[in-house]
Order: sequence, then structure tokens, then C-alpha cells
Amino acid sequence: MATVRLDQKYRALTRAIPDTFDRALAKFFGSGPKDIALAKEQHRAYRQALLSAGIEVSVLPADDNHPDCTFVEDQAVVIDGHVLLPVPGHPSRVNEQPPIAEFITRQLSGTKICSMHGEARMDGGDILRLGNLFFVGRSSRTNEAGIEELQDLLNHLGHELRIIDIPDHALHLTSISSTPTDKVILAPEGFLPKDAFGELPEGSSIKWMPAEEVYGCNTIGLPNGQVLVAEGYPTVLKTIEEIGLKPIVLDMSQIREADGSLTCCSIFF
Ligand code: CIR
Repeated sequence: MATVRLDQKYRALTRAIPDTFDRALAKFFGSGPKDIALAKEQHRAYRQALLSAGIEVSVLPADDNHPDCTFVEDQAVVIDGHVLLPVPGHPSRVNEQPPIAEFITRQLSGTKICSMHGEARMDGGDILRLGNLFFVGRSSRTNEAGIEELQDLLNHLGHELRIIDIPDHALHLTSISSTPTDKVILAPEGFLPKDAFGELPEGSSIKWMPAEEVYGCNTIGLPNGQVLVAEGYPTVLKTIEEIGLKPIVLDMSQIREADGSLTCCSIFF
């Protein structure tokens, strides 16, 4: 989940891999997972890495009727303790949301929950946070009306939102970028114009990675200085080390086959 600052990452919600994971949507990084047992093992290692970094991890049961249910990031947006429940951009994913919404609502009781409606569509994976500056991808999953509803929440919270057009060959903004710290954006060459993120706050920077390491640009920075990174992206790995952070490398091969990245598999709250 890319909508909380490092100091707000205490607890993470995840959801187990369903037995139907081989039917997950796959059009960008992958062509569909082949080895569900391995995917489950990779997901277990992911949860263990979060636990080892001191994050309290919850796991919702899988829903075999929804092959993409593991990708909880898309289903609920938590910003400064406020919750926005988007209408997911792909129809097959809409009914994944109720148990996630119920869990988050229970955990954050007393919080105002806003639900998108009408024509608004958004996947949480299109939102990226750099400190208190937000970016949203206008993508095949996130439309103008969805962005307006996010804008309303951010206006209320006093945070700026910048819109970035996602090219046809990418799924979400977080499929091609992440903020391993509250001052660093990782993004691949060749996917976004160099000025896509606009002028950044003083002290912040973008590290441009080679295009072939696009999947590796999705990382999860943790409050203890560790950063989860996917295995197989040497420039990303080196960059994380040069920033002075400690990479924890995870094999994501089967999750990648379903177009899922590290951040897609959790909601921090
Ligand atoms: C989908 O196409 O919706 C899933 N197979 C992958 C979702 C990945 N989620 C994300 O990037 N936040």
C-alpha cells in the first residue's frame, strides 16, 4: 500500500492466495501463474518478511471465486486513518471488497468511511504517496470521476494531488513506481515523461531505473530502514543500498505472473 508514510506503517492487511490463482487477470508482467503452491509459498515469505520487520500482519482467507483477491491494495485506500473504498476498475474484482472493507472498518472503528459510487472507478494501486504529496495514475482502471473523489478526500486532509497518465503498456502507477522512503521515488525509464511527477519537495528525488527493471521499481519501504524488493533487479537493489537502506529480497515470480507487485499484496493502516 503506497498511501501511508513510513511512520504510519504499523499494521498490514493481506489476503491468502486462492486455489484459483491461475485464473487471475494477467496482461502486463505475466501470462498467468502456473505454480499455485509456489505462489502460496512466496506469499508466506512476504508476510514473514513484514512480520520480521515488526509489522503486525493480518491474513484474510482467500476467496476462490475471486482469483485476484490477494491484491488487496486495490480495494481500500487508507490515508491518515481515513478510508476510501473505491469501485474497482475491473468488473471481475468488484466483489472482492466486502470482507476487506469490513476488516478495515472494524480495525479503524470511529473512522469515517467514504465509498465511491456512480461512474467513479479506481484501483488503490494507482495511488502513490511521497511524504505528504500524492500522485494518482489515470489508467485503464482509474477514471476522472474516481480521481475527483480522491481529490475531495485529499482536499479535506490538506494534501496535494498530481495526476499522471499511465501508458497503455502498464497497469497501475504503482506497477511502475514506488517510494521506498518518504523522499525517494523509483521509476523506470521509458514509461513516463521525465517531468511526470512535477517539481518535488526540497530534499526529494527520483531515481530512474532501466526500463527492463520496471517490475523491480515497486518496493515497500519499512520504518526500520528495511525495504522489500523483488528478486532479479540489480540496479534497483544497488540503488536501495546506495540510499543507505537494507534490502530484503523476495522471490515474486508467481505473483508477478498475475501482474501483482509487492505493494499490491498489502494495505498498511
Ligand atoms: C489485476 O489485473 O487486477 C491483478 N491481476 C493484478 C493487480 C495488481 N495490483 C496492483 O498493481 N495494485
